[in-house]
Amino acid sequence: MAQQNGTSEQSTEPDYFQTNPKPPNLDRQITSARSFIEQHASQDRRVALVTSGGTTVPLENQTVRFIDNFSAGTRGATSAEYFLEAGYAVIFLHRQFSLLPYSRHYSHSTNCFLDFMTHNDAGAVVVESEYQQQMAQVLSRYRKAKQENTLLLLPFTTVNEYLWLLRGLAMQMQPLGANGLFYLAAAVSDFFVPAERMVEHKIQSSEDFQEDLTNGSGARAPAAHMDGKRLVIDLDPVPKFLKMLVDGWAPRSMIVSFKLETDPSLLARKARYALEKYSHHLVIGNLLNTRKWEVLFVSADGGERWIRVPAGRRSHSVTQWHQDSAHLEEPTIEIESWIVPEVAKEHTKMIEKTLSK
Ligand code: PAZ
Repeated sequence: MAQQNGTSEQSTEPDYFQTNPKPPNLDRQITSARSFIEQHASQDRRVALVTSGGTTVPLENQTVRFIDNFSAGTRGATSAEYFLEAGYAVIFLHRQFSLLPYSRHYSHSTNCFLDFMTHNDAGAVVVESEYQQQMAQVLSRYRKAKQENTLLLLPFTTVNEYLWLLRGLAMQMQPLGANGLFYLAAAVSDFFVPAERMVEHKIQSSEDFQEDLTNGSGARAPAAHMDGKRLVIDLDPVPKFLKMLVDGWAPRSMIVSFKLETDPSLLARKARYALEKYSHHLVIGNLLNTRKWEVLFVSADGGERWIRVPAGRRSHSVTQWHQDSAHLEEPTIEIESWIVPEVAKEHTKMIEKTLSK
C-alpha cells in the first residue's frame, strides 16, 4: 500500500473503489438518500450524516469468520437524537443491529423489551406504569421524526460497505454546501482484507484439507490462511478516507471526526495530529473507559477543551476515573446532550462565515 512504499496516500483511494466490489444494495441506498437530501435541501434544513457502530472485516468471501470491534453505537444513536432535537435531518449510517435512535432506550439493555410491558385489568398489553412517562416522551419524538421524515436509517456491516456508502452519500450531500455536517462516530477498522487477497470459502483448519495458496503463480498469499495448524492473518491498511472526504467528496461541509484511544497520555496529541493531517474542522477525542463521562474537543482554531458530565461518584478525580472507570456509575446526563449543541454552534459559525464571503 502507498504508505509502506512512501508514495502518496491519495493514490490508493481511487484504486480502492476499482479493486473492491461495490455492495449489491448500494444503488438502492443512495437513491433513498438522494430523495431524503433533496427534500431537506428544498426546506433549507441542515443535514447531519451520523456514522455509528463498528465495521467488520470479513476473512472469507462467503463469510464465516470476521474481525469486529467493541462499538455498540451508543455515541452515534444518542447523538442522532440530539441532532434531530436541534432541528437537523439525520442520515444515520450504522452497523446493522447496533443501537438505533429512540429504540436504543428499550433494546440491547439488561432488560428484555417485554420487561417494559404488563397486562392491565382487562387483559390488554400496556406499558408498565414506571416507564409510562419516559416512553411517552421518546414515542412523541420518534413519531415527530417519522412524520417529518427527518431520520433516514442506512445499515452497513463490513468496512467495504461503509466506505462505498460514505463516498456515495458524501457526493449526494454536496448540493447542501455548508448545511451538510459529517459526524463520524463509527469505529472503522484500520486494517482489512482486500478483495484480491480474500479466499472464497471457509478457511479449513484441518491440515488434511488445506490447499496450495498461490498455485506457484507468485501471487501474494490470501490475507487469512492456515500455516500448518496456525491461522495467519496479514491485513492491509484501510486507505485514509478522511482525507478524500475533506478534499474531494465533501469540500464544503463541516466535518467532525472522533478519535478513540486507551492511553490518556496520547489522546490530545493524537487528536491534534488527526486534525492537522486531514485539515477538517473538529476532532472529538475520547478514551475507551471514560467515553460516557468526558470528551476532548480539539478544533482548527487551536482550541482544546474538555466536556465533562457529572459521574455517579463525583469525588473521583479524572485520573482516578482512568484507573477505576469500570466502577463508575452511569452518568446522570447523556454527554451527547452537551456535545451536539456545541457541534451545532460551531456549525452555525461555519455557515455564517460561508454566507459572509
Ligand atoms: O459506539 P460506542 O458508543 O460504544 O463508542 C463510540 C466510539 C468510541 C466508537 C466513538 O466515540 C469514537 O471514538 N469513534 C471513532 C473511533 C476511532 O476511529 O478512533
